[in-house]
Amino acid sequence: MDFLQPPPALRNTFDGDATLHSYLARALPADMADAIRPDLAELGAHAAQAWLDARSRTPQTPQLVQWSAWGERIDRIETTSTWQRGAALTTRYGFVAAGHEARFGALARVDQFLRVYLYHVASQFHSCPLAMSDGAATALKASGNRALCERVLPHLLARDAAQLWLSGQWMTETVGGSDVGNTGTVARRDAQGRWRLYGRKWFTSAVVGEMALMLARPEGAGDGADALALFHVETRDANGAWNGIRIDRLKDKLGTRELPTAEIHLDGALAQPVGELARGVRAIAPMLNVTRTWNAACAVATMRHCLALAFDYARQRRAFGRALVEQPLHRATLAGLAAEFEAAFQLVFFVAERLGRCEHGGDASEQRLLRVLTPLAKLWTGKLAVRIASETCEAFGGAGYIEDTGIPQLLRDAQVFPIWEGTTNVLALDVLRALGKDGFDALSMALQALCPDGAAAAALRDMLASAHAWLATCADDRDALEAGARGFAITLARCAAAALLARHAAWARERGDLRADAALSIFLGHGLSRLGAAPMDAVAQLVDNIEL
Ligand code: MFK
Repeated sequence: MDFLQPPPALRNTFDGDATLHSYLARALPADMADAIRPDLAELGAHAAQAWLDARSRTPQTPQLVQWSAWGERIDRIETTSTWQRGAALTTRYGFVAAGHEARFGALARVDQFLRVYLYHVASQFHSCPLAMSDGAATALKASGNRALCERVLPHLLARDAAQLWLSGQWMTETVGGSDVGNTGTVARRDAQGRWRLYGRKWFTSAVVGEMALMLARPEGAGDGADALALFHVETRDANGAWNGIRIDRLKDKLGTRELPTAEIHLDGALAQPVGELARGVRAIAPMLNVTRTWNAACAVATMRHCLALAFDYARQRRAFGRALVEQPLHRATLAGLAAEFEAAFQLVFFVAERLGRCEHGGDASEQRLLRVLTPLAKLWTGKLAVRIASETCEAFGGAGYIEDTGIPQLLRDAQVFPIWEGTTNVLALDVLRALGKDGFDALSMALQALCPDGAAAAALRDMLASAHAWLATCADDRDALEAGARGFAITLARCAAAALLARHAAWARERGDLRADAALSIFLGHGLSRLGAAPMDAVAQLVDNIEL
C-alpha cells in the first residue's frame, strides 16, 4: 500500500492559541475575559470546521448576473454560501457592533478585534466589507452629522441580521488607489437640488452592501484633494432598484476570490454630503484608519492560521528518519516565523487598545501615538503576512504548491494585505506625515516607556538613536527622506513590536511562562534595523539608464 500523508489539521483555533490566551490573561479584566470566552471558543471551532469544509468541496466564487432571461439589466451578484451566512454570524458575534458597544468601555475595540482575529480566515474575506462598515460607522460618528448617524448607525451596528447593512468605501478610480486627490467622480445637483454622482469606481468590494461612503468633486469646485467632498450613497432605492449604479464586471483577482470586487459606473446615484462640501480626504480619514487596523488584525490572523498548519504538518510529516519538527533547520525556521508573529500580535492588539482609549477620551498625546502606530502596524504586518504565507507554502514542499491542499490560497490571499488600504510605500509616507516635525521624539519616548529594562530596552534605545541620526541626515533632503521612508517605517514598527513583546514577556516570565521571552530573544536576534536606502546617485544610474 502506498504511503498516504494525512492532511494538516486545524484544531479549534481559540483553544490552541497560547499567544491569545496569554494576552487575554494579561490585558483583560478577568470578568471581561470570562464573558467573551464562550464566543471566542465558538469562533475557534467555526474556523476549524471552515478549514475542513473548504477542503471537501469545490471552491466557490461569486458570479455577476447582468441580465434577466427577458433582457432586463439586473446586475445581481450571487455570493458564495459562506458569504450568505455572513450577516447571521456578524450580528451573532458582533464583528462590527462589538467595537462600538458600551459594555466593555475603552476595551470595546479589543473585544471586537479578538473576534475579527478568530473569524477572518474562515470568513472568505467577508471581513473586508465588515472593515469598511466599521470604518463608515466611525467616520460618520466623527462627522457629527446627527441625522445620518441616526439613520445609518442602527443598521451598521445591528445585532439583528434582518437589520444589518454593509457599507463600501468606494475610493479607488482608474487614476489609482493612492492618489485620491485625482478623483474624477463629479457631484452635480439635479432639478430638485439633490446631489447626484457621476463617475467610475474601479475597486468596489462591497457593492453587495446597502450603502457606501465615497469621495466626489462638487461641480465647479477646483482641482486637488481639498476640493473633494465625502458623500453617503445608498445602493438601492425604496423599490429595491439600483440607485444610479451599474456593475460593469467583477474583478479577476490573484486572491480574495470569494470576495466580489466590482467595477461600477455611477450614473446619477442619489447622494448626500456627509459634512462640508470640501476636505473630503480629511473626513474619510477615520474610516481609513479603522480599515487599516482591520487589515493588520486580519494579517496576524493569517499568520497564525499559516503557522498552525505548518506546525501541525511538521509534527506529522517524517523525512530522513524523523519528524520535520525534530529537524534542526526546520525547527529553527518555524521558531523564527513564530517569533515574528508573536511580536506582530502584540503590536496589533496594542493598536486596538489605543484605538478604544482614544475613542473614550484619550488625550492629544494618545491620539498622536495612535496616528503613527496605525500605519506602522498596517504596513509591517501586511508584508510579514506575505512572508509567513510564502514560508508556509515552502514548509509543505511540493504539496504547498498544489491548489487543492488549500495552502497556495493562503499566499494568494495574503498578498492583498500590503495592497489593500494603501501600499507599503503609501503607508510609509503616511508615517512621515503623521510624525510631522517633532513626532519622532514623542514616539521614541512612548516606546521606551513601554519597554521594561533588559536586552530589549538596550536594543530599542540604540535603534531609536540610529533612526534619529538617519532622520537628521535627511533634514534638508526630502527626496532622501522619502527614498528611505520604507526602511525607516519598518524599523519603527519593529521597535514598537519589540517593546510590546518585551512588556508581555516580562509579565509572562513572572508567571513561569517563558515562551514570549524566547520569542523576544529570537525577534531581537533578527535585528530591529531595516534602515537605509540605496545611494541616490546609484538609484539614478540604474533607474534612469536601465533598458529592459
Ligand atoms: C480585502 C480585499 C480587497 C480587494 C482588493 C483590493 C485591491 C486594492 C484596492 C485599492 O485601491 S486599496 C487603496 C485604497 N486607497 C487608500 O488606502 C488611499 C491611499 N492614499 C493615501 O492614504 C493618501 O495618503 C491620502 C489619500 C490619505 C492622502 O493623500 P493627499 O491627497 O496627499 O492628502 P493630504 O493633503 O496628505 O491629506 C489631507 C488631509 O487628510 C490632511 O489633513 P489637513 O487637511 O487637516 O491638513 C491629512 O493630515 C489628513 N489625513 C490623511 N491621511 C490621514 C489623515 N488624517 C488622519 N489619518 C490619516 N490616515
